[in-house]
Amino acid sequence: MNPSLSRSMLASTLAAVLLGLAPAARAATVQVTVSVENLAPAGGIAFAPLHVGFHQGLFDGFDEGAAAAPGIVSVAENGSGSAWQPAFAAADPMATRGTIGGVLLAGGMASQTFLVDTALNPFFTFAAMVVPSNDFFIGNDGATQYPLFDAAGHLLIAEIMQSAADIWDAGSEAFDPAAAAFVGDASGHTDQNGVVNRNFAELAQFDGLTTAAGYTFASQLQGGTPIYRIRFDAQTVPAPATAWLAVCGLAGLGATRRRRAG
Ligand SMILES: [Ca+2]
Ligand SMILES: [Ca+2]
Repeated sequence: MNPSLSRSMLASTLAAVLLGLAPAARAATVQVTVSVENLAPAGGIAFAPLHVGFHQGLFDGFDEGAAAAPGIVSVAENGSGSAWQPAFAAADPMATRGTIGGVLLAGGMASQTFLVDTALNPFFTFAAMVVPSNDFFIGNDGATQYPLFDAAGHLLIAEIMQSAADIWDAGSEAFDPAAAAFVGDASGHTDQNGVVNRNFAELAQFDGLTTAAGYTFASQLQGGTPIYRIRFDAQTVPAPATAWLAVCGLAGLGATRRRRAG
C-alpha cells in the first residue's frame, strides 16, 4: 500500500472515532455557576448557606404534610445540613452536591461553580434555613421539580425565585424566640411534633428582637414579597477529545492550503 494513502486512511479513521465521541462529551459536561441573592427587605430575614445538589431525581428531602426527616431538620433547625448531605449522598450516590456562601443578609450575594454531568444529573435540589427562626427553611418538595438541563445539556431554567409564601416550617421545633437561631440560644429545643407546612406569618413575632448580626429585626413580609433568587449560568466544558480534534483539524487545513498553494 502507498504509505501516504495509509496515513490518510489512519487519519480519517481517527477523525471518525473522535467525531463519534466528541458530541456526547460536549452534551454531558457543563460548568454551572449558581448565584444566590437575599432579596428580602433590609432588616428582615437572613439565610444560612444554601445546600444544593445536581442529581438523577432520587433524593426527596421532605414532603408537605408529613413529619420532617432528620436530613431536612438539620437544615431547618441549625442551617448546617449535617444530616441532609449524607441523606442526599445515600439516596443518589452519583449526585454533585455542595454548599454555597455563608450567612446571607438582606441584599447579600454569593456564588459557586460546579462541574455537572447533565446527562447523569439533570435535576436541581436546594435547601437553606431562614433566620431568625426555630425551624424555617426554603427548599423544593418535589425531587424532579426543577429539571435544569435538556438532553443536549442546555439550561432549561435561568433562575428560581422564592417569595415569602414559599417558606416552610419543618414542624419539628416549636416557636420560641429564646431558642431561635439568630435571636436566641439555638441549642434550646422544644418538640413541635408537627408536619412540614408553609408558614411565614410567624416570622413577624420576632420583630423588635436584636439579631446576631446586630440589627433590629423587622420581617416586613407579605406572601408575594420576593425573598431569594437562585440564578444559573452554564458554560460547556471543552472535552479533551474535542479540543484535540479542533487542533488537528486546523493543522490539517493549513497543510492542505500549503499544498494547494505550492
Ligand atoms: Ca417531597
Ligand atoms: Ca416550627
